Amino acid sequence: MKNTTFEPPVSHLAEADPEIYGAVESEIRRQNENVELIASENYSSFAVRESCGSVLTDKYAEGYPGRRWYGGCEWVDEVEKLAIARACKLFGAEYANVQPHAGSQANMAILMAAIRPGGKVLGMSLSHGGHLTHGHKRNFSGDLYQAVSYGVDEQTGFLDYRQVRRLAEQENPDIIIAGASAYSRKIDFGHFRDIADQVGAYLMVDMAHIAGLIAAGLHPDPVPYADFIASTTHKTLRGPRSGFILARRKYAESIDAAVFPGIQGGPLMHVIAAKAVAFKEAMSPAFADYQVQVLANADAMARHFIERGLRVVSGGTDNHLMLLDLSGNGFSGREATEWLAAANITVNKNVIPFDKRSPAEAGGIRIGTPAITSRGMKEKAAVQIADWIVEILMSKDPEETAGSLRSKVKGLCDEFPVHCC
Ligand code: DSN
Repeated sequence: MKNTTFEPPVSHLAEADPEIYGAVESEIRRQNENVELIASENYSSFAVRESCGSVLTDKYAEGYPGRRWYGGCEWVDEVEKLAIARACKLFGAEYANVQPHAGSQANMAILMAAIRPGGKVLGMSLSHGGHLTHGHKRNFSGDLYQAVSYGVDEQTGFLDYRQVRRLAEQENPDIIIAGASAYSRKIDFGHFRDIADQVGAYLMVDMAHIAGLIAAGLHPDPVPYADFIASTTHKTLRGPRSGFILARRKYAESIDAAVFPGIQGGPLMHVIAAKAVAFKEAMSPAFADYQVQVLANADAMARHFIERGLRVVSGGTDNHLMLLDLSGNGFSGREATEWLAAANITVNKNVIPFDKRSPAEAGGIRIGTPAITSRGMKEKAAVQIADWIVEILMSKDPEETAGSLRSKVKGLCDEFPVHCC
């Protein structure tokens, strides 16, 4: 396997559009010189990116392999069939739809297929780690459906399964959504299945964040329990930015119809090709080793934060991310994010469960290890980064401390260049 350092793209773009080329070049520099700790980001392989940048971007293919609304689909049919077969093989699923443009569209298609507008959804609250599409009032999921939210236990920070059951019994939802965007513990899908069965609800799992860990067998598998599974392809799974759906075979027709013509038109065949490549990459032993390291790095960072006196929500992590609760430190997640950015460390502000601050300010930050692990960083580098974060956040003058650490952060980045396999 060859490793190749990121390089600026070839000259066509530079000649045709120097402004966009300049922005792309600057983004390459930013990715190289910054420590990327956004838990939902990663570096995709050159093979994935070549697929995204291929001629397949020019092809319309509304419909599904063998039943398209356009001619000339023989090669994109092959691409989509491969993507479907690989998604099913990777996750042991009976059925896959690889057309959703992103995770939100995957979630939307499942809800459209499973329940009627006005039906009831029980999902994890955004403010406790869930996702907008799990029933937030500003999102279609809270607008078109009656949404009820569960959360985590205030003392432990762990999912409150007793609350999920109580709400399910009280509210009688049509569908229960398990899955999160900012939750650092394993999710017991069997427990959710039991609750769903008790109240006669569908069980939908959103595995977007943990798909790579599941593919590597490092997180409990939702496939035996869920009626529907939505995912993205670009987080721990390290593919292109996109989405897909897995389901039991009996739901194939309704999911297919919900994706197209339900909510989407022409599928993005270049991205579907990139998803096929990513699914293949995820079947390799190297991918499983990578996921083991993602977990080891996250665990090492969480332990270091705790040792140095910062509060990690739920007291640690079982997966690729953690939430730092800064509410006792007298500053917001927004401020922390800005200070860390001055040291070339990229994180996102995040509300913490039972947050007293607004989402724009937020009481915490979310930290994830998929991207630094793709650069080849192991526990020693992860702990070094955690140490710098503590030094900045606990400093009397965080901005100045961040500025003084910037060259060290860049030095670490030089030691671990962003590369693609
Ligand atoms: N926006 C993604 C995240 O950052 O977790 C979820 O879709």
